[in-house]
Amino acid sequence: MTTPTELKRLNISDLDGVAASIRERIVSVVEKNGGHLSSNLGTVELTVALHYVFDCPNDRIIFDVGHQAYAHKILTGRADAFDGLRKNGGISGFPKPAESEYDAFVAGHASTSLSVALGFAEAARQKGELRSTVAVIGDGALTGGLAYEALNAIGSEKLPVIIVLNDNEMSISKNVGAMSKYLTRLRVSKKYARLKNEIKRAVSVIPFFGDGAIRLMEKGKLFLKRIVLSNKMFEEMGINYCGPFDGHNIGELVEVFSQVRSKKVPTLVHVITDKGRGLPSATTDPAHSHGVSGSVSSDEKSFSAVFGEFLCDSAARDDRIMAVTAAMAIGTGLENYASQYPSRFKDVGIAEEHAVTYCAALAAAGMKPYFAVYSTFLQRGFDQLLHDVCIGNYGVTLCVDRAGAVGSDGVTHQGMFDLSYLSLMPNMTVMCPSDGAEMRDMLEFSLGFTSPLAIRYPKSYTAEREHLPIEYGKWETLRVGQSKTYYLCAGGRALDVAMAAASAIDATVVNCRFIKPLDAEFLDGVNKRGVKLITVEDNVGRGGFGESVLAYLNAKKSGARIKMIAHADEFCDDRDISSTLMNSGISVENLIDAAKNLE
Ligand SMILES: Cc1ncc(C[n+]2csc(CCOP(=O)(O)OP(=O)(O)O)c2C)c(N)n1
Repeated sequence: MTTPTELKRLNISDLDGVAASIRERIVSVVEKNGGHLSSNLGTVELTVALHYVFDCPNDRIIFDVGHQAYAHKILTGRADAFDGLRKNGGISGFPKPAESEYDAFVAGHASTSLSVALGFAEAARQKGELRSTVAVIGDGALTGGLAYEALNAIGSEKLPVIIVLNDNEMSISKNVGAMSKYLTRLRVSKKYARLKNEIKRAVSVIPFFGDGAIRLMEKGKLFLKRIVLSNKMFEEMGINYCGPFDGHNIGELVEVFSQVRSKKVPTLVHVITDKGRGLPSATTDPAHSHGVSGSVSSDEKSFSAVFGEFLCDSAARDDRIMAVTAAMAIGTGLENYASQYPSRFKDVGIAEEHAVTYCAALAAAGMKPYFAVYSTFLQRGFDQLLHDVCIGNYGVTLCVDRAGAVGSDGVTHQGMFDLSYLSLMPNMTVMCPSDGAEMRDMLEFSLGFTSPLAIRYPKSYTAEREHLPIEYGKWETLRVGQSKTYYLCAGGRALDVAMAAASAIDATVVNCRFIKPLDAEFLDGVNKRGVKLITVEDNVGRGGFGESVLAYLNAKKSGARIKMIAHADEFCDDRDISSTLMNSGISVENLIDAAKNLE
């Protein structure tokens, strides 16, 4: 089954078989390549039903986050290419319009689908086109503020946007927040209504007892009414609500989608799915099967684990400490902390903007907040960082995980911009550890630091070095070259490459553990004729570490020759970290060549 047209030729009774074979394919490819397992297993029937009813690519299906679009890829001409999922040169793990006309819009970050759907629907109205617009959004993505901005607009615009709410009660971990509780009430009220009718039918056939029982139940009506009346949120916003429906019953879904397709008003179809459906290990533990890695190198150690352990130890000594995550407790290493210090752990949902401003207030009121967040998702909190944290100069510590090249998630998840956007913020200090030992020292340093601080690190490191104690704004010389000609200035992951290249060119290697502020004393000391200084960083060049060094030395009328090595100022859809680093020249060979070619 490789195209929607072929799918539509089948009878509804054949569709369960299609779903089963798609599910098998997903499991076998994700086992090899890694990927988003449980979310995709939960949406197979839903996707089959959508493609059976809607006519893509004329109709547009927008998958929120896009991590659950594997069945969609398999059904839209990419069944064979699916073997190359998330591999360099292979298909992306997320919708990518450049890859297929069936992928309506770029996705990777959560909560965008409703705004996208409304934009498409408005464009269709303006152009007089007949197209359906469907947004598939999870209950987790519905914790993101952007989704509410869009709902607000959808309710008032009255365009025929179809919102399929894929409710599995899970974000990556168990979903959180008031909306999640509201959705639970919707599920329960439907079950209650069904149960009530069933009980009524059953007891009415029992003589004597039956009548009394029914009267008792009538009294309970008030309770039922209260639940049903309070279940009108979407409708009161101007969005038709229908459901909840069984998201694994293809026949039912086809019927519902066929009906809502012709509606001229916004409609939300509430669908209940099991995350991980069909694979016992994924259904029993959907959170740990959310994203699975293909092959993992055993000599890599996790920065997130170092962070999590440190925070557990420190929270025992310091009751000001609070940990905040935007739905990423597992990925950022906070799982143990969450169970040890539940009252000082906050999962705010996929709400990075809220998390940042919330931390600013916690810090302003004397707490010590740590916001652990992936670099790519912190982009959401730019204004909150600038306006709410930095202007007030509050002691929020950002633990910026998965910084730099990220590998198989590709272009939407690269953490290559944080040095640029963090460095430009007044009052912000930016550090980057090169190994676990240095990470611990930086975290220890953070405990006594009272201004905004970002510690940025990639997923893993390989070995630990001995380090000098952290001193604010001071770099650490790790190797001294005899000729005092070549200086390799690098921090974080790039430092390993600099160390490996150093002996071939007799270079001094400087661990630039502070990206902001720069070590002015060091730079003034080497700003001489004859010195050849190379900066290396796992960030885009524009606005990054190298540019800061260049600007500093230029302002001082530099005598040194400088070369900057960084990622290109463009989007990078490489799927493995080593090739990304290699392509950007962050390699031993290139460092040696670059040094030799610096005239
Ligand atoms: C802005 C942003 N923050 C965090 C993430 C990481 N993330 C990917 S999927 C996901 C959970 C999504 O839950 P839901 O929308 O319910 O989809 P499900 O996986 O349950 O199908 C999270 C937090 C993201 N993609 N975007």
